[in-house]
Amino acid sequence: MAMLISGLSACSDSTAEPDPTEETAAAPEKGQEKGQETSKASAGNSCRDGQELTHTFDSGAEWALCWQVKPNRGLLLTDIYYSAPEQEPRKVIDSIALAQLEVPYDHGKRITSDITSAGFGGHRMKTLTEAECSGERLAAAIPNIGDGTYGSSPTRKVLCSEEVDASLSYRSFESGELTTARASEWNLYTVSKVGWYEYLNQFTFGEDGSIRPLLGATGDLSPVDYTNEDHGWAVGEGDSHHAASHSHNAVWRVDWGLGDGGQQVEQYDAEPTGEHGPESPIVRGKLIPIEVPSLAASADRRWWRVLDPNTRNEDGHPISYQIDLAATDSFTFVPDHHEHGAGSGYDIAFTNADDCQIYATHNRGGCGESVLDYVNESKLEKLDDVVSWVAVGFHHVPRDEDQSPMELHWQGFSMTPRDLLAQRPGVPDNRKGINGQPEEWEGEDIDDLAEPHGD
Ligand SMILES: [Cu+2]
Repeated sequence: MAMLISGLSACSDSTAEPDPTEETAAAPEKGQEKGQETSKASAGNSCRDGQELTHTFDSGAEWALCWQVKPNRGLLLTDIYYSAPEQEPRKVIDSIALAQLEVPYDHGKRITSDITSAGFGGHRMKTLTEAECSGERLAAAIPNIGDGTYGSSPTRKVLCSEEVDASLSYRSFESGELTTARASEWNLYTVSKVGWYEYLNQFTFGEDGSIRPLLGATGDLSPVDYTNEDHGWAVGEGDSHHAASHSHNAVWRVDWGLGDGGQQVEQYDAEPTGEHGPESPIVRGKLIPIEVPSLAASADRRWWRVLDPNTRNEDGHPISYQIDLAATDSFTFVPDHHEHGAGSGYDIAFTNADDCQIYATHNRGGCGESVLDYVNESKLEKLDDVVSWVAVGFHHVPRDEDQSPMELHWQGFSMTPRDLLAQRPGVPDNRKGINGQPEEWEGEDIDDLAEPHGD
């Protein structure tokens, strides 16, 4: 498998000073011992805050970023660059982190806002063992209290960095020749224990330039939230113990870094027209510009993209990233419901970047308390420095198998390059000539092949 390269950058964060009485950060020094080369992607990417980390796949694809741990948000990734094999690095994201995790219980007696009330950093962020991380465990100074102004900040191994096989990347058999490759992914994750739940805060970076933020939940069902069959599910023998159902309502904040300014957002929708062609229904797809800060809901065949209209790939198309929501139980945050009424939820929201707007609810600092406020207060602005707030909910109805420990359940979404490159990353030599409609295929004129046929 591919080499993992990790490095510790010059770090302006004073909390990163290791406490000599605690476990020290051995892992990040490895790269320096080996005389780590400055990676292609990380050139010019010195971290203002946090530590630099790069990962190079066997194919030559590379990711470079800075990572740090915030007391509330937990893992914060900044200055994320992707370079496809034999291509220049391109900045994709300025910063990404969880912006809220609300867990309301169906019996109505408990709600937690785990990011703003408890926090994923600090003592709730757990030191990782070899048993749970197949790759390298990276260390940072994690304050025991608040931001580390008071108390100690032991340096602990809290970040797992591992490359994993991700099944088939592609396969194509043409002209008697098999062209195929396996895919690899780079996972970065931390574990935070909040109450009885233990959350994996994971970011998966594909060799293909894709990014998938994922929240995994394990640990145990709350032992103090048992209810009746209307609000839970019988676990344990017979019908006497109903563990309460609840929701895990998560929002991620993604501050986009594509281009040098003037970013745009578009929503794509494809709708059946009601007309039929000779063989299949006619479907029309279209892009709708989102020109001001806005909320949006998910729908079948709908996705969004953030683009830099000023930067084109070699085919002349503006570079962009597509945002796809995975399965989501759409939700309205409870404080949003109180402030703005039922049905004030959103699956995605777009605002202009504002460093004061960090959390999806319970935000402080006089710049609005929630995403709904940010949108309401800026809806006359031009949207051109894009932050997307991606809401993914999971309604968890307990099952017998949740005890014990609970198998991880996952929620998240994906961001995929759309025209970042003119062709697939790492295009095999025998496919370099295929870009657009070919004139012939295996020696046959393409017009002769265009007639519909049986297979
Ligand atoms: Cu749950």
